[in-house]
Amino acid sequence: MTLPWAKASFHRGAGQPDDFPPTPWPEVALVGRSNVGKSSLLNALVMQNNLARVAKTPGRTQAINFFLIDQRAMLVDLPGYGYAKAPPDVLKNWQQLCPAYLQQRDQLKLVLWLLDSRRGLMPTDDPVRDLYEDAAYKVLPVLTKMDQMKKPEQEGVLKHIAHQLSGPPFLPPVGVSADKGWGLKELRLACEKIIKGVSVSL
Ligand SMILES: Nc1nc2c(ncn2[C@@H]2O[C@H](COP(=O)(O)OP(=O)(O)OP(=O)(O)O)[C@@H](O)[C@H]2O)c(=O)[nH]1
Ligand SMILES: [Mg+2]
Repeated sequence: MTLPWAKASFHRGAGQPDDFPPTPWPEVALVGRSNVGKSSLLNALVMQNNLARVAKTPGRTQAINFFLIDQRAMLVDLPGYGYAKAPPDVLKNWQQLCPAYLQQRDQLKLVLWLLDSRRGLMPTDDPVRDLYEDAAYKVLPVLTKMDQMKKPEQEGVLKHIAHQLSGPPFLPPVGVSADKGWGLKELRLACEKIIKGVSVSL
């Protein structure tokens, strides 16, 4: 199945689990620390500059935003975690909203777990990794902002993450740059492979 990625449009935002839409399409979610580049990557994947809001200041995306691709699949932009200066109500919001999504959403087939290529896994990623335990979906580690790495370091960083995140539910990592367009084709293909032929029973 080839998805017409450019046909993505905003479907709805959910500030609480009751707002998750009861839709029949398989979902690919973008999960990662605040400022790691989730919204930028979503925009790059769908070839639209301003579909998901890219923030200058971290912690701006507070709701879970659902984007529908041609009535076939949903891309889901989650709020970032791990921003040290986030006010307590923002942290509470993440803790109420995101575990509910990652642990109860039957439509979820693939998580793109974004990690900054310059930083790799950080302690704030640990509780999120725990949420993937027993997941029925796959988790694809995505190293972001690869344009900020020197060429010779890029491969080493990918190898290191592949070693740290191996075995189910993890897939082999992909390196991307939303700014340069690197890795997008590979990522789209990986998404299409997972959601191909998936039907969601509600
Ligand atoms: N150099 C570089 N910068 C990037 C890239 N992708 C995103 N950025 C920058 O990183 C910052 C954060 O990007 P966002 O896409 O808003 O990150 P986010 O993960 O959605 O952030 P929150 O919604 O706050 O969690 C912005 O200043 C982007 O311009 C990239 O591929 N390369
Ligand atoms: Mg965002």
